[in-house]
Amino acid sequence: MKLFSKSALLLATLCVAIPVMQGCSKNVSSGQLVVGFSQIGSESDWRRAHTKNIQDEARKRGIKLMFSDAQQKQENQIKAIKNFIAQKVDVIILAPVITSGWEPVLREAKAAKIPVILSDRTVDVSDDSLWVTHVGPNLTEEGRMAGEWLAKKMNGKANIVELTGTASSAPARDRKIGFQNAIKNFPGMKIIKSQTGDFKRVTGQQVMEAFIASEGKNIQAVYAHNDDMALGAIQALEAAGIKPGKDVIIVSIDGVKAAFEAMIAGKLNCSVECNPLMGPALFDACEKAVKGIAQPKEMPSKEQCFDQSVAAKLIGSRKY
Ligand code: GZL
Repeated sequence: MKLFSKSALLLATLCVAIPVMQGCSKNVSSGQLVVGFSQIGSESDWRRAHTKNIQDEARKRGIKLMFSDAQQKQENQIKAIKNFIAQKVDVIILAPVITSGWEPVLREAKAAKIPVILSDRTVDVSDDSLWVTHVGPNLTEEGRMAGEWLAKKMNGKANIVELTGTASSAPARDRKIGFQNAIKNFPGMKIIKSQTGDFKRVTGQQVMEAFIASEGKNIQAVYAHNDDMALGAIQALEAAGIKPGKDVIIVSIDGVKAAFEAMIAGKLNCSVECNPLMGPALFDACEKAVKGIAQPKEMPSKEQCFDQSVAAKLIGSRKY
């Protein structure tokens, strides 16, 4: 009895050959998209909301998500990307912790014909073809909105201490630039101290304690590059017997639920929105990328400025 007829053998050969002919995306022929996601870490409420939204959306779409948390270390992100390339994923999503040092590994992804989509932060590379599109906020605009709000609140005059984000990251660079551009029209608005709090609540508290020790009552306002550091600063001010939101005016960025709670409690004065719910836009971009559909390089989210006057009304509708 012949085990296999000639045509059956030919068909079997073709089935094996097709996935190989498609090169890296053997998964696409099985219909399931496989995406490698290199996430920065879990340093803030915003980051955790960003991660959860992406994981939930992948589940909803039946996308296989290979997730890596880099604990805010670039070398871990580079290792993860190399692993995704070795695993022959269909698309890589990268939330880059800092702006530099990505060119070599992004060239490896390009050579493997795996599209890279940037989420949240941006990278500085000489060849923009190394990434397909950036789904994330306009960080400079967020800084400008924060500066504009504070200048108005302080009638153009304040000694400001600044808690900046992770050193060498796009948000730390761009939110500083945007804020400075907004206040440069007000000579009375002075940044008297600036130091990184690494986007973390505890570090923000520690840096604010040092600011209070050196500047004390000279501090009239705080500009924090994210809500977590602002909440840490609030703890430091209260421990020093200073009323946050009253004796010292505080503006931050992200618009997480804890910031709305602090605004309702009168301890935070303003939070500029930075929407972390990027899952749907990211996976739309992934699905277009594997089909070779052209996409804009930037897909910024629309953001607004929330202060105490609206916090109580809006907190119920906040999604992160
Ligand atoms: C901004 C994002 C920042 C958030 C922080 O796009 O990269 O990182 O503002 C987070 O809360 O840690």
